[in-house]
Amino acid sequence: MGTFKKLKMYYWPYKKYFILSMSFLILITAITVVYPMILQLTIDDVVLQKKYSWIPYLSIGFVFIMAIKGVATFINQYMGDLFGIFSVYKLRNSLYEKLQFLPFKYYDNAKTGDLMSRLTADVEGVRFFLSYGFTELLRFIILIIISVIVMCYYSVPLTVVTLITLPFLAIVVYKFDKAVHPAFRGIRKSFGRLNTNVQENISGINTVKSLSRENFQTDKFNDSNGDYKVQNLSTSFIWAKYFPLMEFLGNISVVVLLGFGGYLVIKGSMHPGELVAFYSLVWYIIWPIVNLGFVINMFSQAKASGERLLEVLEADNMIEDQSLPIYEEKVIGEVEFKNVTLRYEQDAKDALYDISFKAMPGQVIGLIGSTGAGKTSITQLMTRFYEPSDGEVLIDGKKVSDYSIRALRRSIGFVLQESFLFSTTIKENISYGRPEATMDEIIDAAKRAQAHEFILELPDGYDTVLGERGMGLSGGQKQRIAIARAICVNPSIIILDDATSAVDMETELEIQKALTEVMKGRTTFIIAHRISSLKHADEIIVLEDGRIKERGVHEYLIKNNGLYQRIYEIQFKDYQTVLSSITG
Ligand code: DCP
Ligand code: MG
Repeated sequence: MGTFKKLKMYYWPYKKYFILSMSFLILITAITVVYPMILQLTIDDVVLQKKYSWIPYLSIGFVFIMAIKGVATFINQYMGDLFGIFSVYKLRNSLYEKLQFLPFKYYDNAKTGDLMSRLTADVEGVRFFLSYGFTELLRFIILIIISVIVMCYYSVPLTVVTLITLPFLAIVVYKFDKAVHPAFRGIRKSFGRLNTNVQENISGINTVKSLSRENFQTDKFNDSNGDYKVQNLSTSFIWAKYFPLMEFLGNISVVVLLGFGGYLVIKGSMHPGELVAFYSLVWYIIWPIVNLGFVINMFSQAKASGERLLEVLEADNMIEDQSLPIYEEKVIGEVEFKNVTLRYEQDAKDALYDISFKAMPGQVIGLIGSTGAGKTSITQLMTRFYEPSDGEVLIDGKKVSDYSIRALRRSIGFVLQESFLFSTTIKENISYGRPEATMDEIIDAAKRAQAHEFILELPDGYDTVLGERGMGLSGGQKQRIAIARAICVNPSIIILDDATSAVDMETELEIQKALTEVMKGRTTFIIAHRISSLKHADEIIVLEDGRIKERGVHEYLIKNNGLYQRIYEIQFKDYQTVLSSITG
């Protein structure tokens, strides 16, 4: 029950719906047991003793009770649903909010498909239990208790004899649950795999098609679909096997009831109507026992789901605002690293080691080095996407941890290799970082990002809605929208991480123009593989294996006999070769 105790803050505020639902449930269950009693009266008094004058009263009474039951059922179901829906609304919002504030470190180890299923299927699992699980459980218990009381009122010996076979039924039900529970888990797992398959296929459709692996994907899907089918078949077999057995055992009770009950009636110690009522009542006991497994199943699934949700809700935010003092103001743009070391995982090797440098406001710093050298890592420490394991990162002379996260991230803009665009209008994509931006500011940002012209050529201009993953735009166009988005926030520090590597040479020129515009008056960090992109930097830092190997301006580094010079020669020679092949 620990899981539900921990989740209490999400559902207990709505306890009034729960209590209402439960109170009416008791009423409904009591009325259910009245049916057989009316049947008994009709047979024993009306039919056998010929008291036909009772018929109108019995009929009116019956209709009246039915009407009450109808209203009670409505309130019970609706309130139960409200309880589940309201609770889960709160829960889902909290989860989503939590996801926004979880650090990158969390996402490094999380899988999209898994998180998605937590937010959908697991939340639904909890809702279903809150809405129906509790209710059903209580209904069964009340139904059994009231039925047994009424049965004992008619005849204690018959009650004992009839119920004697029920423990066997309970054993079979228990066995059935043991078999069906793992089968259900198998189905869920298999369905999860099927989902992941589809999700990855759709997200990676470019890769699938460009490597013409359509058949492979189809086969892979066939496999997981086949597995899902097998899982369903085996579950279905368990059902088919156990249900007749349970019904058989239930019917044995009925046979015993009719045999011994018939004897009592003939002997005259019981009325025929009472026997008929008994027949109905016994099913009110058998039916809950058979279904008890369901509810227990629902409970264990909801518990598992609840645990998965708590894992997210209780995950460590790790990087949070300090309580005091917090600098809220926008930064000017001086960046200093003092002996910074970064390790992503406790026992991993250093991704950065003893990094020190200083960038004055408005300066351009180039970062170059082979893949995995730590270029991106340096920039992610400025925004506190990660925390340094050692050393200090200072902006305007103050530790980054003394700024509010919000101020920090509004002061630092990113343009990445591939930028994510939301499936909404171009306008909203550009103003994403500053939703209050006016239309004029948006257009100005687009113009400076060299995006204004192509945007005007789109069907709805700035109101054009982009497809999923920015479908419908070229890589270069997407990149310019991303640049406009960065300009729109007007950050003091801008980070261009491989911003031109995903586009062709011609587009690169356009983007370079846009980037020059972005860099104006801002401290800029350019990460690039091509020396041409960063040779005008005020300082170039050459990284290797997380360490600074060389530093200085372009003119110095090309004569320094180091890594930079080698990169330069390779790229320059290539260029010469290309040039000579063109000119012949
Ligand atoms: N790393 C990690 N966990 C992360 C990010 C990186 O363990 N979430 C490791 C992988 C590399 C090292 O840190 O060994 C440096 O990674 P960077 O992303 O900083 O490397 P670069 O940006 O220099 O590489 P690239 O040019 O490929 O972008
Ligand atoms: Mg990188």
